[in-house]
Amino acid sequence: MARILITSAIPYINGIKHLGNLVGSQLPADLFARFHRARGNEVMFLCATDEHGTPAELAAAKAGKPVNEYCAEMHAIQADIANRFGLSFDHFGRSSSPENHKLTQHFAGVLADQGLIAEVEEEQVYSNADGRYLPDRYIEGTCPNCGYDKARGDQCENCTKQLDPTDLIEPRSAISGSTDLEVRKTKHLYLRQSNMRGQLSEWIESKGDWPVLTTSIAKKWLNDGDGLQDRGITRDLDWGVPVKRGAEEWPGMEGKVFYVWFDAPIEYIACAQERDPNDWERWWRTDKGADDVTYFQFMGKDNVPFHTLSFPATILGSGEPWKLVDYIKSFNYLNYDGGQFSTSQGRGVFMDQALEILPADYWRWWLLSNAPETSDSEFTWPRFQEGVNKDLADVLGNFVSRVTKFCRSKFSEAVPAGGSYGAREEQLITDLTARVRAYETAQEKMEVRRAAAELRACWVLGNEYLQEVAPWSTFKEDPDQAAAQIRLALNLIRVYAVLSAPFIPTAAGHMLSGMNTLDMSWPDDVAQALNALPAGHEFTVPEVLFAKITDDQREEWAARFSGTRD
Ligand code: B3M
Ligand code: ZN
Repeated sequence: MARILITSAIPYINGIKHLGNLVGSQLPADLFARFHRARGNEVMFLCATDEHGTPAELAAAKAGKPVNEYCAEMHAIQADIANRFGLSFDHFGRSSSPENHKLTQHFAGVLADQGLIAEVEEEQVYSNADGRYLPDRYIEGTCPNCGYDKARGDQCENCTKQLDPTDLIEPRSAISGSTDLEVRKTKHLYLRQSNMRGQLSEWIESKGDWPVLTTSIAKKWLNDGDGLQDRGITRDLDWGVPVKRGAEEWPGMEGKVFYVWFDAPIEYIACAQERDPNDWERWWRTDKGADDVTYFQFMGKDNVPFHTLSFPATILGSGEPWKLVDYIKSFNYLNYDGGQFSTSQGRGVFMDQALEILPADYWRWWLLSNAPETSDSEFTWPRFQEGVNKDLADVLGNFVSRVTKFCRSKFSEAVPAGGSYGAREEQLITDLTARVRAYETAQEKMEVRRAAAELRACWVLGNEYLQEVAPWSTFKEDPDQAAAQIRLALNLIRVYAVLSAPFIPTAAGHMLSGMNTLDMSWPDDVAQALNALPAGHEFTVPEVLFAKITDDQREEWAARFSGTRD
């Protein structure tokens, strides 16, 4: 049994996430977690809300609420929606937790002890119109690297370059739009990650099996020189983790907080502490049992620099035996109908809205089978309709319904006895075995679209078999032979449920309860698995698994989601 630690990038607290966010980290991470649990491995799957920094402050101000109240409410909302989407986190934590405060201050303290923190007299942007310093996202301007004119003070979302607010060309206040800005001097802490270039580069070079998307972004910023420049890790904000050196005050740092990107990844560890203060070290401390853990991170491409450079700098720089990530799976962007999904502009379909119109499995299947892995991909309503109707309704749903209804009408609601498996059944077993092995490989390698394609191919094999042996015809001449064919097909339904559960857990549950079985054993041996439900085993015909999306629905939804939210 392997031990698998999985984290999804932790979503910002500032509102409900859209489907592009979902498919870029949480959903594929959930697929992977469910697959490994199904294989009998021990899994720890962690996620949380990212509650500090300017996004949280701005959103709370917009909602007219104190920021701590806003975060508590929004955490509960995000947790509920995640649950309804079937995201099977072992814990969904909060980066504002006391555990994360303490651990973040601890890391700052040990990094300082290691000589990796510098106190720097810094120039920072002050807005006269707003009467305050403007860190990070409070400032917008033109990216010095690519010229994108809506770059934020922390990062350009167009070219992924990490920025400091003073790097921006023609900066303006994101609060008031004012360009009446001046630069003032204030003291901040810097993480001297440039000292760690050798160590980080050696580590990244050793990861030959990482996706190209991950290593290309990491190497770009590592070798470009300034990607690894020392980073300010404190900010002049009220909301955040107060700057301390371990448990001690940090002279000169009163009233400042840590930068959100410093404390957010530390929450991966704190999250396990929040879950169980007595059972986290064996996941996170290599001196306390985590040396046999394999750790996988899932994230969108814009988060890669922070996970390949900044967070490893924190972990490695501490000199303490923390578990370091083994594999980083990153994603491109999902676009929406000719443009981008956008939280700030309310463009696209958001997780709560998606569940208002269809059950989670429809979305899970389409999003995962179209995951933006090797390039950006695009959600359009016709594509969504086609994917759902063809794969889920025509192929999988139809198979389950035909087989169970035919059995009920010609035999009974029990697996029929009689006949035996012959050459055509052997052929199916051989073909299905090959497909199941390919599916396992794709899942293990986190090749999401390929895993979906292999799963669909497994479903197709069942349909082809049914079409060819045509038990409804066989039945007329040889009812025993038809019984064997249907016995196999009913067993296929159980196998499909087990294989499909990581993608479509609710429908898989319906298939299993229809088959009246709790046997979720993985088809390691397909021939054996196709005999799991013996003759005489009772079942019930399940409700329609997937309703087709009609043209009217498609048009109605396309119109409803063509504008912006609210
Ligand atoms: N909250 C950005 C995002 O949601 C950020 C990820 C943090 S991962 C430690 O894309
Ligand atoms: Zn840029």
